[in-house]
Amino acid sequence: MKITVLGCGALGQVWLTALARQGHDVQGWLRVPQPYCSVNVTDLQGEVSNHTFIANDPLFLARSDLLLVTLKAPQVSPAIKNLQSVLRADMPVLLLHNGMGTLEELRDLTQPLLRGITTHAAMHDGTVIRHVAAGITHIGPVSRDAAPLSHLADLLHQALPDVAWHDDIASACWRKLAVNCVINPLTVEHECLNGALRAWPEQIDTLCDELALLLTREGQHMDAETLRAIIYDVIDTTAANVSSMLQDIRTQRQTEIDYITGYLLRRARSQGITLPENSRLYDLVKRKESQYERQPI
Ligand code: KPL
Repeated sequence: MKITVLGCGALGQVWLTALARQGHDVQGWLRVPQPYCSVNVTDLQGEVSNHTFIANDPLFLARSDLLLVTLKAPQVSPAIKNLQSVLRADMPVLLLHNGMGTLEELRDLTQPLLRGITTHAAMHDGTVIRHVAAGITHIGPVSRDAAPLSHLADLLHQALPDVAWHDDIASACWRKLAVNCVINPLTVEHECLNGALRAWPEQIDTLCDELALLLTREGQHMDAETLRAIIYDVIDTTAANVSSMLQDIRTQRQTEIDYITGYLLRRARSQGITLPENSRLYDLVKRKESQYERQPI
């Protein structure tokens, strides 16, 4: 299959490598156009893959069978809108990012749209990308014309397991949003690894109570106790991780806060409820972002 990976950061490079290894014809698409992208990935077994893939070839993009978008949430809709005129009407577009809110921004996209979330973790280590944790990628349809595309889950699963198809991907997205609303800003506030968050159980309790209130209003019916169990499970399984938000703050990059806690607060406002602890953390992260010179993302 011909696949364009839009966004060649850590996760994008892991996908490019995995898809190419599986025999797919891949190209990368970079924000600053380049004819090639060099990929240097250390996999979970410590094996290093060095490849140079073609990049930013509009003809390749127009003929692609899938556009896999691994950009961070704030970059997603501007990048896709830029490319929209080149995309075939029937080319599936799969969004793989933290947070929510991009679907509303891409309301007018006519291509079949799929949404995914992943628990794979990869990070920059100097010039190398380290795939640090295996995980599960959940994907599912957003638009009606994407509903018959469940075979994509099998295809992606062959390249980078596990991949699971969900007809109702929104529930998985809300669950991941809740996890990110707790772990990401708290690791910024306490400047700590995910695992260290066990030291702040009262804060986690308060956040879970607020999240459960909103999720229920959104028809997700997740009680605070269940949420707490999910969040502690992620805290333990990712104990050695530096959360993506803390990495962004440390490297003075734009965080995904507007698509994580920011999205939550927008939904809460439209439901007529307030979430004080989430609001406080949102303000804290925005304040930290405003204290650095904004750099290119
Ligand atoms: O998704 C994550 C992130 O860092 O963005 C978690 C689940 C918190 C793992 O680090």
